[in-house]
Amino acid sequence: MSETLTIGLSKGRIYKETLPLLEAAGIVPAEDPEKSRKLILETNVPGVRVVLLRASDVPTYVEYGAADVGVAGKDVLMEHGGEGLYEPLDLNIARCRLMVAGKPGALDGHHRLRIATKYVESARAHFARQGRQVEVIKLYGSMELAPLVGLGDCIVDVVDTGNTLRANGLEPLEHIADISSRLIVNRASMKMKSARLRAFIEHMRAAVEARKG
Ligand code: PRT
Ligand code: MG
Repeated sequence: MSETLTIGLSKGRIYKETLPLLEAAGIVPAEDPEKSRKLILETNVPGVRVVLLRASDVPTYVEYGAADVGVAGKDVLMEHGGEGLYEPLDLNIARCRLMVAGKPGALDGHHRLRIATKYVESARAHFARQGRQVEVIKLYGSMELAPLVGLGDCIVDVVDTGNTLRANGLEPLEHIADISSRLIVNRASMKMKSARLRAFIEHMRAAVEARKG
């Protein structure tokens, strides 16, 4: 009996940037997720498949063992809490910064700040470290809109080029964390499929190192 390996990825930048690393590890999906609507992709390696998930669901699938391994942004992992997961490798892809952003001067004064964000845990932790009282308003997307229409004084969001903030008259105000995507592994899989997973992780590690040059 040959054991299977299920890899959880999200479409978009994580998929695009993980693909060359997987290929270096000898794994090539049989279909392009941008062209097919399938959520399970077979690969060139028998027993190895890729499942396509919402980015914020990747840690959950891996935690419960529905995927053995996955790729998730550190921003997503910080919100999830990382229970039941190993995080053996920084893939150094999909890099960005988790920032507090708002209109210029939005943090000035000593009033209780209202923060609109999908990063509820990270926002609370950041302002708790400053000893600042905040109210956090949970959103699921388009955070940049919130302060423009009076929903909160500022936002906590990931920023890459900063173009989206600038286009909406916002600016980065405080840096919370540098973000990149991590390989995560289910704890039980790591024991049950140890040889295969160790080999996979080492191939991925070599591919990441080769890219650094
Ligand atoms: O899109 P969906 O709601 O399904 O989920 P998601 O937004 O969490 O997924 P996805 O695929 O967009 O992002 C996956 C991971 O990529 C995130 O968890 C981050 O770790 C990482 N990443 C890297 C980014 C960015 N760069 C990034 N720029 N995630 C989001 N953005 C957003 C940013 O917030 C802004 O709205 O992209 C927009 C453009 O950014 P600027 O700064 O270049 O203008
Ligand atoms: Mg997105």
